[in-house]
Amino acid sequence: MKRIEVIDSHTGGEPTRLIISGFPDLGSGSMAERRQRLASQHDQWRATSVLEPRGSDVLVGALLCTPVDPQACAGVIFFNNTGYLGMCGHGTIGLVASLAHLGRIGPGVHKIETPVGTVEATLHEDRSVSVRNVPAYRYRKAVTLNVPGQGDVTGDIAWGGNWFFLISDHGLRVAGDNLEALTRYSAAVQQALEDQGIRGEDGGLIDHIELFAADAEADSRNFVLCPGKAYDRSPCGTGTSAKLACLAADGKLQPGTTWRQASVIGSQFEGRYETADGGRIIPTIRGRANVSAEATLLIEDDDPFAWGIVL
Ligand code: PYC
Repeated sequence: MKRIEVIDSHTGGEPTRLIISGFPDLGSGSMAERRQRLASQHDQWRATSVLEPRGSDVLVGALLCTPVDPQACAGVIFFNNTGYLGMCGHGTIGLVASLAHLGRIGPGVHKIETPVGTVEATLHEDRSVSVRNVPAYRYRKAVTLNVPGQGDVTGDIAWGGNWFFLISDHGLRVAGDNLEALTRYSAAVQQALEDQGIRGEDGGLIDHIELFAADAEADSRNFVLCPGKAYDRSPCGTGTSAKLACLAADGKLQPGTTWRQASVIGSQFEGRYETADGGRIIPTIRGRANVSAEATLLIEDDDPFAWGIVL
């Protein structure tokens, strides 16, 4: 019997499963190197901890790692139902809330190493968490592509710790009772980007699609389709970072000004940014997570679905 110790949390409705122990030793090196080792040699551990029957398509996994820098409080590798993420804003907020729940950290600033760079998380006295993210930027503005079944679609390509295609002019209602249409449209856009070889600046897949609409209680509401086709229940930390980069590039939001981003289910993040070199920004996203389970996943040797349901 194998055992994986986890803490589950959710950030504005979006779940994170923090893996405390039980995964194979990934050795030393940066989080990017260890992510590569996990993906190439031990991917079944990702699958068993987030896929059915122990998880679901919505779950984001966060493997807690010993950081390279002794000044950092943790390293982390994020993954989901289909593969691996660069950064994850809601997941970092969940990680901090879970470490606080375990009594491993208290209020203050904590450095966290991710595969795409070190972020700085602040646990506030009110238990909310700010994440000063990796630098974000808009790579291309107003890219038009033909999407089969949808016609021409125009959006911006931006980096916020993952690659995003951000669309304002989509003609859809961004609402919790329209998820099927939003998912179908976003999945078609993602497929068209992939088929037409439209990628991020580093050649990375644009695997997150973000649709925007007005919101009565926030500056904007979004629907974010993640790789693996689950939608983000939170306003998406890396997606909000990408949005801030576009707003900054268009001169629509000044440094230090708060942007309130709502998700399709109504949860909110607050975002703001500082300017950085090379037309980049440093976004900070603030949100709140609640822990929802302390558990041990059990993997019996004779379980036909020991390593998840992989279709
Ligand atoms: O909050 O950055 C985020 C995120 C990425 C994928 C799901 N959530």
